[in-house]
Amino acid sequence: MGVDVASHFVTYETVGEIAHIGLNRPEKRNAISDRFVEAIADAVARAEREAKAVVLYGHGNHFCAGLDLAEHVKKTAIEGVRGSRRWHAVFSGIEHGTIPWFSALHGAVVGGGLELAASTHIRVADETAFFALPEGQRGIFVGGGGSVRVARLSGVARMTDMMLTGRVASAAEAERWNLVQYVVPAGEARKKAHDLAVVAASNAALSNYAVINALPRIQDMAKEDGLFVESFISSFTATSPEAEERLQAFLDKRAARLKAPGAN
Ligand code: 1HE
Repeated sequence: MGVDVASHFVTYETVGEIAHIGLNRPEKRNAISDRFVEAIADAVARAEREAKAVVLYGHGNHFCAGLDLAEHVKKTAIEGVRGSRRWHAVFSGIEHGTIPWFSALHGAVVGGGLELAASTHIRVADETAFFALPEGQRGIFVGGGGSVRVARLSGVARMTDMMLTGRVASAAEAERWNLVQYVVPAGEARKKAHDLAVVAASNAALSNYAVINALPRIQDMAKEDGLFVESFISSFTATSPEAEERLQAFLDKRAARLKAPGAN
């Protein structure tokens, strides 16, 4: 465990090569205010400088209750737009940075909390996690990138259902809907996310960068454009010195072999 640094809103710890970033406003269920967004932005910038992967989790009984509604209620329309665009910029810094992010989810993952989780690359939920988009009930709309990222994960029909009916999804449902990739017993999401982050951190950094930046962009391209771009990224990564060494290690039988699940 490295040096612990706690801001009012975010904790930052270094565990080996992995940064553990904790949302730290449990008395308000980690609801995200303007200052909280800036604390997340600082943590994103620090992790980019120092870490090979990130685990994002929430202190207290919930991951995140979304937008700070008490702060939002006093805003003008243009202030609301500026706030939303700031969330977009900070969350894009997570999604399109250079290192993979793993979110560890428990309790409420709602509204802007789900939008934040959707900007990470892998979501691990424990069995206590529940997912909702109650914006319709609050008279507002998603503003933290949810209409793009959540809709891409679950499909528009699921997201429309969540927003129109206020449907609350369990962790098991969220896995079926592709909102999360792993479901683990209560209290184990952070450890599982850390273990996955350690594995990803051992990949070539250039491959990780290509995975997190190229895959979502290629999804948005026409098929032929995607195949064209893929060839260049493939060739660029394969001719890097690190790839050369890793390929040679496999051929020299110095690299671990893949094993079927459950095999010793
Ligand atoms: C908050 C917020 C918040 C809690 N903004 N203060 N998000 C929501 O609509 C979710 C609203 N929150 C809830 O439904 C519940 O609080 C929870 C299910 C998350 C947790 O319930 P519980 O019983 O553990 O806590 P609580 O008693 O409801 O809340 C504890 C305190 O946190 C209380 O304040 P207190 O001063 O009375 O102690 C709550 O008011 C406060 N709190 N959630 C402000 N969200 C970029 S666009 C994104 C749009 C959205 O995110 S919309 C969804 C907003």
